[in-house]
Amino acid sequence: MADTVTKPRTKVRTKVERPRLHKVILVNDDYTPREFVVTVLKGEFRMTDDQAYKVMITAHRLGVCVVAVFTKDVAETKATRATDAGRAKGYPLLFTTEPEE
Ligand code: TYC
Repeated sequence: MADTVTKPRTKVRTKVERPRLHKVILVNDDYTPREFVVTVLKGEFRMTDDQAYKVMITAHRLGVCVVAVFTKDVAETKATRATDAGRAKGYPLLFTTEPEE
C-alpha cells in the first residue's frame, strides 16, 4: 500500500512533579521576648504551647529553627504575617523561607 501509516513508537509522557515545599524558618534575635515569639508561633502556625516553646527555644539556642513546611505561597504569606506581628510591636523578630531540597 502507498499510504502506510506508521504508529509512533514512543509515547509522550508529561511529567507531573509535586510542587516543592518551602520551609518557614524562625531566626533568633536578642530583643524579642520569648513569650511573644511563642504567642506568634501559636497564632500564625497553630501550634500548641509546648510545640511553640520547643521551636522558640531551639531558635534561641541554635540561631534558627524550621517552623513548618508549606507550598511556596503559604510559606511566604505566613512568614510575612509573623514577621509583621513582631514589627507592629517594634521587635526585630524574623521569619524567612527557603525551598526544601
Ligand atoms: N533570644 C530572645 C531572648 O532572649 C528570644 C527569641 C527566641 C527571639 C527565638 C527570637 O526567634 C527567636 N529574648
